[in-house]
Amino acid sequence: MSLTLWFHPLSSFCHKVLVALYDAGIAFTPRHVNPGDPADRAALAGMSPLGKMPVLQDHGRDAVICETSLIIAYLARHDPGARRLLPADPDQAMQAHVWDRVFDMHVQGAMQPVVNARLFMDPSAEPAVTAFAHRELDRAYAAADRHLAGRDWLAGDFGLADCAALPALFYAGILHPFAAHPHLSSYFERLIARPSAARVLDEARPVLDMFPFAEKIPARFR
Ligand SMILES: N[C@@H](CCC(=O)N[C@@H](CS)C(=O)NCC(=O)O)C(=O)O
Repeated sequence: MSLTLWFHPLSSFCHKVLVALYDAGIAFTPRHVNPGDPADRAALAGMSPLGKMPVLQDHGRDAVICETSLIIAYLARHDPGARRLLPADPDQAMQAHVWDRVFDMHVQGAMQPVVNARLFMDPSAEPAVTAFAHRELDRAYAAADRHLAGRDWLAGDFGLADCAALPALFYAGILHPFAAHPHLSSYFERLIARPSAARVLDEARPVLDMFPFAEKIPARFR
């Protein structure tokens, strides 16, 4: 396959796909998006319904794929090297999809309003948004902690759901730490020790100052 990934190194959803590509050893051409460049924004708007990153171009099949879970499923279907990202058995794959959804929607989805409040809302909105987000995160952390007892990865071998968990836990953990959840905490340590995930976090280092809560990022990631 001849692939190009449109991405930004700070973007959590881009991290999810980068982990998948690195972990499966799939070659691709990185295309760094400059969100301040109208030409880049127009290019993304032409490839994804809401103009969001990441976007994968498969030049050999003349295909454009957006939405991270679908990008990873596409890689698992079309690149044999990527099969392990999603189990071939549909029932096992369902488990991977469930936990992929939990981390995208209930961890990243709970955390993002806190960032949005800081960036886009009146400062008076932030305490209520943050308090609600912490409640939602506590609920998701507790569910993941229960699920991870006795498991190394979220759904069988390392795959789709773990790719989703890396950026979700990285950013949510900065805003609302999960140290009180022992299985989730040891899972996160396992995750960041994986070479694919470590590489993504390492490549993000130069841009982490752009994160609105950069001062809260633990020193080991800076
Ligand atoms: N559900 C989408 C979410 C993608 C997303 O929210 N991307 C963010 C970067 S992390 C983005 O492009 N933000 C820019 C914008 O909203 O204009 C996916 O899984 O790909």
